[in-house]
Amino acid sequence: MTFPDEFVWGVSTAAYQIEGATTVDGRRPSIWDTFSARPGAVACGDTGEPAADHYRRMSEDVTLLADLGVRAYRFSIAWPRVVPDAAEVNPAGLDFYERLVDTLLQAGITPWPTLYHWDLPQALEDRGGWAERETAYRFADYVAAVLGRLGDRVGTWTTLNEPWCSAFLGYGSGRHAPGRTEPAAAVAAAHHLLLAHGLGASVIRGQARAARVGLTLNLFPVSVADPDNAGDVEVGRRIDGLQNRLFLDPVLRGGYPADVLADLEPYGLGRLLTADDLEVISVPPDLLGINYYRDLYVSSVPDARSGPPSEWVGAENAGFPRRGLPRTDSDWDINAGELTGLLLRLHETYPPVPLYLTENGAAFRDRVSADGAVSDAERIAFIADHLRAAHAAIERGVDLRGYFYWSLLDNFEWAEGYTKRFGLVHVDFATQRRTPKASASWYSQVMADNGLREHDDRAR
Ligand code: IFM
Repeated sequence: MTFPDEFVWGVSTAAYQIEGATTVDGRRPSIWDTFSARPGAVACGDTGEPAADHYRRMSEDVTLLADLGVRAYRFSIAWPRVVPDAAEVNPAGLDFYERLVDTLLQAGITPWPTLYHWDLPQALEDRGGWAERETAYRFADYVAAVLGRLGDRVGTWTTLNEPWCSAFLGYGSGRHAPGRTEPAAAVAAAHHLLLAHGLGASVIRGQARAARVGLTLNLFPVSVADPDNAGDVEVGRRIDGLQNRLFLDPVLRGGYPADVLADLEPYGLGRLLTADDLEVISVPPDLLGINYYRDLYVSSVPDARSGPPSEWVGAENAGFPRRGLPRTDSDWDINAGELTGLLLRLHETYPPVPLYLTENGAAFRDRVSADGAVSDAERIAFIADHLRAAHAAIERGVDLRGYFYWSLLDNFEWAEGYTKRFGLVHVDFATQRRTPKASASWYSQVMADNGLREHDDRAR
């Protein structure tokens, strides 16, 4: 099963999840430093220290990438390093990313930076955070500072990673930083994040004319327990609206869907819109990043697992029944087949845009055995199944141009702390020892072959 020539093979990480060094070289607190210091907010009381100590081990980690044969490395830039306290630009913060980009380029690896992966400077949250329009303008200033330093060396920029999480987990359910549970603030955050994307994209276009710019959305195919039950269908529509169309439509079609606007009327989405917001947001992206982990299977019968109501603003009565599918250590259903349908839906119902799977991965209970090996057959099977699903979509005409595994390293998995291991490379957080798992050498071969061999899931 061979992928198209020029298909981009990569791995992903994010700053707060791997860097550590949160007080070094002028970095100031982000909302995640504040949130993770709050008792009970993050599993085991974990914080972004030490993470995977990547800030200090950057060149060792680039060597790891090169040894694996990774072609593109998707990482994020920490806003609180570059504009600490939302005040002056900090050249030392930019120095780190310049060193990283140069080290990657010297190793023949394409740098694929994301400008915002959830680490808002706390100083901006103190002024209202993403619930305030002003934060979008501050984002554009920060993007200009980064482009001023790296615009001549980076070919592909991503403005935001998964704005749904920033908005709804950050300001709705409070499961993520800044831990607010204010539905109207969650909706405002979603709009201001989209505005930030548009403003940031225009800055990038202005400062690096040859560069490509896009954003990454976490999209979830939604199916309902009983398609003949009107209540189930309605819950499915609302969740699809909030999770997928609220973000896809303004960016790719220039407008919020009418039904989503109506659903969110009580939370004030319509009142936030100024005359040219949608024009700014819909500046045509050069690519769309998709993060796919699982699908959502919903019903109108709430159950104990439905989560805090405000997470699904406007869909409070949803239930998420179990289907007996295999699950990851994050307790997420594994359903690779749905990825094909998701890609086809984008291809068939939205204007054409090159697609990249910028994240796909799974946590399992990986352990280093006595012989020093980490055997993670489940992860190999997980990746193989998702690559097959992606390939099936390409065969049906989808313009999918790349795949990035999440993640290179075991890391700080947000509210789950260090308890969930997604890496191709095991990290012992006490010693920072890196041990490539069996999946690392397997994925390395996939990248070298530009696809899967027939026996590739034999490890299952
Ligand atoms: O770890 C996260 C990442 O930061 C964003 N996408 C999902 C991953 C796994 O939960």
